[in-house]
Amino acid sequence: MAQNVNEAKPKSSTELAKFDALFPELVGDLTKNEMKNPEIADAFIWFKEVLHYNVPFGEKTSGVSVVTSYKHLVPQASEADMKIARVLGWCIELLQACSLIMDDVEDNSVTRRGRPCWYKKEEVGLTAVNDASFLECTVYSLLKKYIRDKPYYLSILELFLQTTCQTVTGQCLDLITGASGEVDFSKFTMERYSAIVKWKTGFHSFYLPVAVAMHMAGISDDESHAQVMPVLLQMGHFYQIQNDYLDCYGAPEITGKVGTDIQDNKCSWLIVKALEIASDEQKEALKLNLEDIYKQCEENSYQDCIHLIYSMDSVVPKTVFLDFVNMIYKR
Ligand code: DMA
Ligand code: MG
Ligand code: MG
Ligand code: MG
Repeated sequence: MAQNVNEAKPKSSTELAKFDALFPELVGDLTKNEMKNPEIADAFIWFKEVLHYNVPFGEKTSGVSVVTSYKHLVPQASEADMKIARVLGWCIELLQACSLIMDDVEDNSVTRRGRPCWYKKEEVGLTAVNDASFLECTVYSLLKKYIRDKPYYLSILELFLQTTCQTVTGQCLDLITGASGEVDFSKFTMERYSAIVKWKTGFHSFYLPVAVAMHMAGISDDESHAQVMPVLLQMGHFYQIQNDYLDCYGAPEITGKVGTDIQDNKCSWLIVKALEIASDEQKEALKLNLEDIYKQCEENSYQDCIHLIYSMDSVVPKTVFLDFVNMIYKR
């Protein structure tokens, strides 16, 4: 998603600096011992690069939000607990990196955060699918290492598992809503749009960070969680509208990625809104199938060439032109 949640400005730049400072230690936790085991060292040398390339370059708003939310809930928190909040923030960033690697494969994207998408790198390709699974696993290694003995371990473990399932559900809706080969706008309703963004973005990027901080602070009852849900999902809704707008109108130098929603026939806010306010005639115009139009255009210009070739007077034999035009037609 990346003009992603991660690209809003984090509130506290000192908090961001402390957050960033922890990352190398976590990479060590996740790779150091395994790299000493000759049987699997090569895999973990690879995974270390997966971590470095895919995880630390967003603006980390979701991750840092765990820390800032926890500080609001427990102003006198110890440094040890602040570190745990940072670790849990990085768990969200790791899960997000996992989703983004897969999202780029699924969306056929080219760039992310100003660099080639991981799967687009020559030495990576579809190895990226396994790398995404690795990133998901790292979340559970870190939870075990840092919070296994805490009273909130089970709640947070279940929360990460549940959130992953919600995101996968939202991504499924996103992918199947626009999947039909021909353009069919009948499913592109605001209702469907709201469902997609709630499930693919809202839980993961907005509810999860605050919910993690709440569990750490000992607030785990269903009612308290239900109370914070609507506003956080609303933020996710707004965020995804922004993401959709920027997919089309954002400058790649700023968003770090080239948009793909139109090519992917995505149920994006722009098309849903356009369909909501367009007249019937305008709706038909939106449906214009450029592929068919292109093919018709190509056919017409081919026929024009053939006509010209047969009607021209020239010392050059007609076969020269006929061979030539047949080389470029339908290439
Ligand atoms: C992506 O939505 C959502 C998840 C959960 C990765 P998107 O494809 O619009 O994101 P982006 O625009 O960053 O590719
Ligand atoms: Mg995408
Ligand atoms: Mg997507
Ligand atoms: Mg997008």
